[in-house]
Formats: sequence, C-alpha cells, structure tokens
Amino acid sequence: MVNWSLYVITDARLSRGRSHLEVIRAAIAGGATVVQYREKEGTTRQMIEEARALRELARQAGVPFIVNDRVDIALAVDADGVHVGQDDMPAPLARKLMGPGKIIGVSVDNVEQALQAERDGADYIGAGPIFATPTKPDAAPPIGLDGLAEICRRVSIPVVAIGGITAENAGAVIAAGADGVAVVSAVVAAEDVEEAARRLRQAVEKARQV
Ligand code: TZP
Ligand code: MG
Repeated sequence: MVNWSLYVITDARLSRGRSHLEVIRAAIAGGATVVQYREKEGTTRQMIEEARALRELARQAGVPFIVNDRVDIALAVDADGVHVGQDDMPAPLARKLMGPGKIIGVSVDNVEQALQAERDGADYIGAGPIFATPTKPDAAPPIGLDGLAEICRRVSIPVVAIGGITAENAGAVIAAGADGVAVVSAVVAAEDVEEAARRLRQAVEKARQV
C-alpha cells in the first residue's frame, strides 16, 4: 500500500538552481512519501541519468518513484510507476507496457475522466488543478474543493489532489476527501525544501486527525 500523503514533483525551472537530487533528498527528509520525476526539457539521455539517480535515492529511502509521461524512461530506470495525462499514453497501454506490478497514475479534471481512469485500471488519480497555479500554464480551470470532493466521492481508487496546494490549504484538501497532496512549487521552490515538506506533511497528518 502506497502512502499518498505528500507527493512531491520535480521542476528544474523552480528549484533555484538546485539539482533534482538535492531537492528530492531534502523533500524526503522532510516527509515526502512519493516522488515524481517531471521533466519536459532536455535530452532523453539527460532524463535517463537524472531519473536513474532519483530512482536510487528513492529506493534507499523506501519511497515510491514515479516518472511523468515517459513510459520509456520509467521502464529504463525501473521506476515504480508512471503518471500520464489526458493527452499522454492511454492508461491501458501504459499498463500493458509497464506490467501489472507497476503503479499507473492518471491526471483528471472531472468526474468522467476519473471514472474512466478507474475503469482503465489506474492505481490512483491526480485530480486538479484544485487552485489556480502558475506552475502549469496549460492546466484546465481550477476545479476547487467542491470539484475535488465530487471526484473523491465517485471513485474508489486513491485520489491525490494537485494544483496550488500549500501548507495553508492542504488541510482543506484532505478534508475534501483527498488521500494526499501533490505539490511542485510549495516544496521545490521553497528556500528550505526540507522544512517546506515537513510543514505540508504535518498539515496533512493534522487534517486526518479531525
Ligand atoms: N498538474 C495540474 S496542476 C500542476 C500539474 C502538474 C502543477 C502543480 O504545481 P504547483 O506548483 O504545486 O501548483
Ligand atoms: Mg503529461
């Protein structure tokens, strides 16, 4: 069983010049429970090298390692799973290529997509954006806490909420029914990555207690 509480996603443009490895090491130290390598620029060779290093780090920490979009890279570095969007490889094909033991995640922004992802055999969905975020300019309009709650009510696979999530609003996101929060900027762009991850994790755990 994966602990979806705090899912941290890389972004080279937001990391203040720090390497993916540095950022993810600190994020795990602060309490990240899942990490995702998300890279849209650079060569495949570079991506393989970065993903391989993160794979090792995550493995040593006992944290699942997911690759965004690139099934080939996920397979090449023996990642724990792959995360696909609505315009990426369809989940059933990702499953076929990755095999039954790997984690398949699908991004959704409405109930229909969420139900389809579930039927397609996704292990979890990433629902959002919950709030407006500059991190993904081409994202759909925010679905809000109500949109999230509806998705959470309708599917039985884990739901990880994404988009504009911070330590301040993470509690409300968990209260809406999410199994965890996925963040880019709130951790990757923070001056103190470890502390930022710790605050988010604490906010998630606190919201679960009520
Ligand atoms: N998918 C939907 S919103 C988003 C992605 C990848 C970006 C989330 O970034 P941030 O900085 O946590 O708002
Ligand atoms: Mg994608």
